[in-house]
Amino acid sequence: MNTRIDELLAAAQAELAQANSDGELEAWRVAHLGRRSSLTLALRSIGQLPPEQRRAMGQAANAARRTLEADLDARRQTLRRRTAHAHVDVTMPGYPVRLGRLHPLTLTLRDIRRVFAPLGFRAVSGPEVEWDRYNFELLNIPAHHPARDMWDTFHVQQDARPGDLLLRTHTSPVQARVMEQVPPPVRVIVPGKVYRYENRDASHEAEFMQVEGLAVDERITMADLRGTLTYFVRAMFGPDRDLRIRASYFPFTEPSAEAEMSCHACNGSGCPVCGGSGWIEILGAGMVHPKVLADVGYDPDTYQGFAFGMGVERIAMLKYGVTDIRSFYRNDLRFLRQFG
Ligand code: FA5
Repeated sequence: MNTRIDELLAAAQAELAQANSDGELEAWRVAHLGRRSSLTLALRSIGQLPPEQRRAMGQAANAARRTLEADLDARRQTLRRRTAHAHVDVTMPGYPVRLGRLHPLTLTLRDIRRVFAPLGFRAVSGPEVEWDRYNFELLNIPAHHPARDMWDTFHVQQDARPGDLLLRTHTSPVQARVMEQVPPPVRVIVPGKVYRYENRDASHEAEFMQVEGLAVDERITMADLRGTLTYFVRAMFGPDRDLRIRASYFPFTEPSAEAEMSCHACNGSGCPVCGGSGWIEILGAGMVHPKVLADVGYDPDTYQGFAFGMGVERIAMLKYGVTDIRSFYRNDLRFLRQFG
């Protein structure tokens, strides 16, 4: 008979676990604790048992009843808590939403694009894994020419042959790619990643970004280059900046130049930012070499062009006063949260 009570108890408990509303709880109570419930009937029938079994049976049935009453209370509490959670408290303060920020290099690239767009420069891109032909040959740097030493190159395939693949060392190959595709006039900027087999230090990365500029048309002169770059430094660093151009060498420009701007930190009087000279080098530039124009099928007697290439990290360092180029790639949130 005790076994029968245990079975009743187990069945009632299993059913209770399925009850999910006040109505279902009440139906369960009537079925398992009510006057007609199996347990009540079991208690009533005790009198028919042999006298020596009555006491044990009575105790078991009463214990089962108390257990079920306690279970009913517990289940009621559980359902109340659940309903309370389902309730939305619209007055509760929300969780703060953490906004992301733009990387300082993204901000700088956007600024550079914004400066050149109104001058008619369209932004284009080219492959980072590049053919030797575009990175060197079409830029007037033949295989085995000593000028190749200016760019320490990661080769994807060894041997300096025009058919070889490498990681582009500058954005200049896109000059040739654009000119091969479209007839003059051309006015483009080329933002993108470049790679050099170089030791990293506070001002050098092995993987960094450049923005190339190229303008080709009839009667383009060095004065156009100078005017464009002066406009650029003033738009980026303020109306008081001056530009100076010094002779330099790149195989794909003639003449070649290095552009410097008057130091924005000391206004040209000399300080640690400009190494005391008052001037800061910002990019390489020059007039597109006639051979480069001829090799892509442009007539150098009719068309001239200027080109320039700047390091985006270097511009960002100047703009934001960053002293170590490696900070841009460390993913240190304490650094990155200062921007944007
Ligand atoms: C060039 O790469 C030429 N292609 C630029 C050019 C384009 C000249 C068109 C004429 C016409 P250079 O190696 O100097 O030049 O690099 C250009 C700029 O890239 C530098 O002024 C500097 O700002 C940046 N740069 C160069 N090497 C590194 C480096 N390791 N890490 C970070 N920035 C660099």
